[in-house]
Amino acid sequence: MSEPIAALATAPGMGGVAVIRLSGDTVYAIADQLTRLSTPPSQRKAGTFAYASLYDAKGDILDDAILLFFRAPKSYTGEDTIELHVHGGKIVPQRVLERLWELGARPALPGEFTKRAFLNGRMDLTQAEAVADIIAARSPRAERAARANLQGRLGEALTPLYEDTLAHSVQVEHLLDFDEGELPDDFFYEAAERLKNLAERAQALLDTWHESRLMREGALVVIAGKPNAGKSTLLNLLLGYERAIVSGEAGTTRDSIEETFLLDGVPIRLTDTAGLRDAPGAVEREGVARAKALLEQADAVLYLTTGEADDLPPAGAIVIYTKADLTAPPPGARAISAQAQPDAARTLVCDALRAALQLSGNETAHATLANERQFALLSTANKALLEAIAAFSQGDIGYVPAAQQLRAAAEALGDILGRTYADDLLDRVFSTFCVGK
Ligand SMILES: Nc1nc2c(ncn2[C@@H]2O[C@H](COP(=O)(O)OP(=O)(O)OP(=O)(O)O)[C@@H](O)[C@H]2O)c(=O)[nH]1
Ligand SMILES: [Mg+2]
Repeated sequence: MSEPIAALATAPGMGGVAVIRLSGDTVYAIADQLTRLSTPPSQRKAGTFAYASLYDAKGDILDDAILLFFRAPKSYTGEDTIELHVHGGKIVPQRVLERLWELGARPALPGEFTKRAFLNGRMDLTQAEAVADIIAARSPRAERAARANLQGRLGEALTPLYEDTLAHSVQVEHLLDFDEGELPDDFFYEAAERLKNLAERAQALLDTWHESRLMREGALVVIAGKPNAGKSTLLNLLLGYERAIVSGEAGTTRDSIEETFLLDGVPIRLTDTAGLRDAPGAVEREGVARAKALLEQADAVLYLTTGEADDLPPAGAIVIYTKADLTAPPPGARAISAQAQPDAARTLVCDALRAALQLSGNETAHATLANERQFALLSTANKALLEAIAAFSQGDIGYVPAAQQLRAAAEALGDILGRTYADDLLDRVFSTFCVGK
């Protein structure tokens, strides 16, 4: 039995149409009571729709709606589902939902429709997570990466890895019953070779996380340097509009200013800061303190300088000489003239950022890891595989620990796909969804 649940699937607020999703075992009985059609919903075929008035308990019309009929297992959740397209706004969807509660549905929890889709075998856990990722995507590229995973790219890469690991694990468990002398001489060597291939496949997927994480979370890039170095000028240039005040007066920027722009589909949280100096006033001093704090958190620092002798960039910063039209930069240094040659300046800074943030810029339709959960579990699996390899390379004393490690690897891989799920794992995954998904 799966109890009927309902929720608004569209964003709340003003809009022409609102979509309410209703899913569960008794949704057709509910819809029969909600409408007064000569052919009631329970007698309608899957894949059809009806235009119908919806009635409250007293028999007054709540709204005129379009009903879309889905039948188990061919629906998003895999259950009987009806979508109600009603008028948008604050009042109508709310009144229709309240009527549904009267008729026996209950409000869906965040992600509950997708959780049911997963439990009914409509998708694996990586696909379910991709649904939330499509909604949360902050750039078209992030959306494409999520869509590839919804189509099953990550599942397709992980499933054989999981199944191969499981097969090895089962095989090694069997061998524990053998006497040592009965195993072929090259058994351990061959087992280690086969596991190396699995570990390489795991590593290749782990390598996708760096860029994928930046794509989801964005990268914090801080522009720092002495007063008047041209920081705000560079911020405006990269954003493409005059966001920050630029002036020849030293100490113009006092608060930090953060704006986001996309670099190869990665949201760059570009932050302009107060020029670093022993500031004369309390407000500017606070600005300088904030700038220093931001340097600690940054994924990359663009340090702008005009090359004065006492101007020392922090370690690891991307050093850029500014105002190259006025003073000649040291040979080989990265240098820009933001005003005289804005396009060249933008190209140079973006290339430096790509290198520092290790953005490949390669758009792939391949599997990419999509969240910390997947990364942590795959790291665990990879580590266990490497330890199993090391154990095998010690010969027959290694096969008990190798068997343990293989079991751990298979379990972690199964967890990513939701093959060996626990209730709390599912609650954690689906509670991050929005209601109505
Ligand atoms: N000639 C020349 N002037 C520039 C260049 N870049 C910036 N400037 C000028 O340098 C001055 C300071 O620029 P800002 O961008 O305000 O400098 P800032 O680093 O933000 O300064 P503070 O906010 O005071 O820390 C302004 O008068 C800019 O017009 C450049 O490439 N060439
Ligand atoms: Mg400034």
